[in-house]
Amino acid sequence: MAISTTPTQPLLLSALQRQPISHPPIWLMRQAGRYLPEYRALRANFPNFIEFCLTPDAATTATLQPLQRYNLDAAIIFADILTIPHALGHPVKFIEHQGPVVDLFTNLAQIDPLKHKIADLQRILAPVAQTVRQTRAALPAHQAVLGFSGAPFTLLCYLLDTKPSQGIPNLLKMQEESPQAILDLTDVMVTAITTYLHMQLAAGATAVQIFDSWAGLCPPNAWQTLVHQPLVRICQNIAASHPNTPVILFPRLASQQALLNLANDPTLPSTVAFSLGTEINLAWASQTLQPTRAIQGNLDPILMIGEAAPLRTAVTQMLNLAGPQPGYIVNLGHGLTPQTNPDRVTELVEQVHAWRAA
Ligand code: 1CP
Repeated sequence: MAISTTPTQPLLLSALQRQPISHPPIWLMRQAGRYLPEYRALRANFPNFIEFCLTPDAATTATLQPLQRYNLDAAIIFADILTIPHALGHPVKFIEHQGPVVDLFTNLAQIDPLKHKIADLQRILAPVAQTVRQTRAALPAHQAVLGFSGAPFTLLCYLLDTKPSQGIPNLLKMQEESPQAILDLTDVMVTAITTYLHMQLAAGATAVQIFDSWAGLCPPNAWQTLVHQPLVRICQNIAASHPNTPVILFPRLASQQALLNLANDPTLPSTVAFSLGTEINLAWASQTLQPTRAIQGNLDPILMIGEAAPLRTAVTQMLNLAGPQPGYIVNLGHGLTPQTNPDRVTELVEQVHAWRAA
């Protein structure tokens, strides 16, 4: 297969544009984080996690740490999806052994003030754009810099319910009792996310990923209005100002049919790619989605904890399935866990870079 004609363009960008390339690029969700001792040392300086995310020098260091160890094809900016609720006036506290907790949205009177917080968001999250600039300046042109945001539905999960992993009773109750309020909140999120992603792209991000980590919790009868349409609107907003910039959507735990409907929606810009959770069958995705959309994923992060051999076998299988066709990016089906063995990451990156289509 031909090598990309523009050698300085990041390999990740070529893959997202579904150009033929010699081997798929690789980056890993949560490639920065607690499995790295150098991350834990840096983190120890910041009792306040959000302050860490909003300190450009520290956030740039955390962003670059995995790239200093591994030959990854992209850096993902060190920040968090919860920076948006924080910037809109719902501060995030980090509770030891529990993780981040958002100051919850509890009554409808809190909607109107949110609509007037976009200028605050631009000011409070300006350090994230600075991290993008510093990261771009620190890396060679062949490595991509990814910006990111949470998706509207996932951000509402965190704004209304403390631990979405334990269920979203408050969101579901409000959706029953005041569906218009949920739509209004979703609109605020679409505007906030568009603004935030534009800031990151203006600062030099190669592409952006939108994490809809809890999309699978959306009731089927609300899927169109709370997940599908808001994601399409954000992608259209980005395509209007950055027509050639890829956007990667990660609607985790969405049904296969819902994913297919979104990928086949003619109003979704052609620059949109899909990151696949571990629940998706890669053979299906490669046959069904990859002919028209780049796909990314979906190695089980559990394999990064165990022995080398099962990882190697699973990666060979993934590469042989999706690697021969343009538009494939190696990644996990969810983030690296703190228990990850850093040696497994070394082996994974080497294996991907050594692979060639038969
Ligand atoms: O040091 C620590 O203890 C903090 C651990 C940590 C890290 C390293 C958190 C807390 N966030 C992050 C960084 C982060 N989060 C990044 C950038 C770095 C990278 O990927 O290398 C990104 C892209 C995220 C995205 C994120 N944050 C998501 C979406 C991805 C996913 O995992 O589904 C979500 C859901 C969050 C919220 C969040 N932040 C942190 C935790 C523990 C959680 C989950 C909270 C919960 O549901 O209880």
